[in-house]
Amino acid sequence: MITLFWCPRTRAARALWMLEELGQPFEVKQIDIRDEDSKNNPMFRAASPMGKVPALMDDEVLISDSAAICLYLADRYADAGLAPAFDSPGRGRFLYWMMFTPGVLEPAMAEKFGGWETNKLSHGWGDFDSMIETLESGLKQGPWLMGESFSAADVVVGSSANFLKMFNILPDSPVIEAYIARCLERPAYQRTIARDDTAD
Ligand SMILES: N[C@@H](CCC(=O)N[C@@H](CS)C(=O)NCC(=O)O)C(=O)O
Repeated sequence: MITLFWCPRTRAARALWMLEELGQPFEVKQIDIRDEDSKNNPMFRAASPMGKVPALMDDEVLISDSAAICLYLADRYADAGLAPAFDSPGRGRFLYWMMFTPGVLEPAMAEKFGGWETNKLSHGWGDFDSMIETLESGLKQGPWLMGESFSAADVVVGSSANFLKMFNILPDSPVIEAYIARCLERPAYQRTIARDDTAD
């Protein structure tokens, strides 16, 4: 049985959405990230050394970080069709977008919130504006990052794009707005949001 360590209204929504898309049975254990006792749950800490949600336990597999969890699940439960096969030509593009949130989008968000001066040449994520331009150009073909096929990359990047909108830092971008709307139409994302909305 898959166990997701989750806290409402956090990045754990990304892993929950992925599980909802996957169609495998899973259980959710709620962790209160503001409560040290809750965070000291030994199974949770075994899966998440930093005490951050989301974390996941799948039999003997323990893993944390939302993008890593989504990649793990997409490959482990490949029948769900949420990742191109290892030998498929689309695999490179898929991996690029799987890494986009942790490697580019999230650091760019931190830059925006922190008002950092960036040096595009040396900062790995470029800067906030080039992150937005890159995402827009990745969505040009659409409707998904992998073209016609919805994939785990859309779970990771789509949920992050929705965070940009929720935090009011998404610049005027009809392309990204339309992508977020497509993500929000998915029943699996709707169930994820409903759980966030009703949890204490
Ligand atoms: N890179 C991680 C970041 C996870 C993260 O920072 N989670 C926050 C909630 S959104 C958390 O658990 N904070 C509690 C803490 O750091 O103690 C991921 O994408 O999963």
